[in-house]
Amino acid sequence: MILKIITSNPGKVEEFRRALGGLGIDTEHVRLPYDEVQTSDLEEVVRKGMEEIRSRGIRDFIIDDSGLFVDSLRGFPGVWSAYAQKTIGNRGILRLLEGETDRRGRFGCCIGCDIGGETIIVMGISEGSILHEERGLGGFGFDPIFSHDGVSSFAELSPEEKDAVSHRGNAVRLLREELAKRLLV
Ligand code: ITT
Repeated sequence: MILKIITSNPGKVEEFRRALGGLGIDTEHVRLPYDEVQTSDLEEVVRKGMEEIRSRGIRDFIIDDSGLFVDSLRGFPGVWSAYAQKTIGNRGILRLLEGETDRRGRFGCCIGCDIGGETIIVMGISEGSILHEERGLGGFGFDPIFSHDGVSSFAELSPEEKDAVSHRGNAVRLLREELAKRLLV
């Protein structure tokens, strides 16, 4: 079986490929723009995105909506993370937090998977904090400014170390379990 990974973000594709290895599933990266509804809920974005993709007759795919939620910014950038990343970037987020002592935040990741027309939705969270400067060269997006342990940024971790504690890693482990159940029957 071939599972299409529908995303414009190659960083996500790498993480999915690592996490879904060994299940006997082949993956294919597909860039297929779909509407991301304006809502404050990652799961709603995913459900609406899945409907739209299915309405084009496409089956056997995964999509992922994720975001960084910063407590002292009342959850911003959250579902607007992609827009914030493209416009103000990591430096803009750091500027918004200048002088702020409450640096708590979390990454959320919602994955929607269609397998033969059946829906699987899983969520993963990674709690942590926003660093005071960008650090590290790995990963993508907000990885240089996010730390799960207050010491290393996600961009300083090896890919496997990030998978072990990240929002996407947590979500994909749940997806793996669900896929494994279905592939065994
Ligand atoms: P899609 O085509 O899959 O939507 P995207 O990059 O636009 O790709 P999102 O809409 O889910 O993804 O936006 C999430 C934003 O948060 C985006 O800027 C990502 O770079 C960033 N992000 C998501 N997961 C991340 C991670 O694991 N580490 C760092 N930044 C992440």
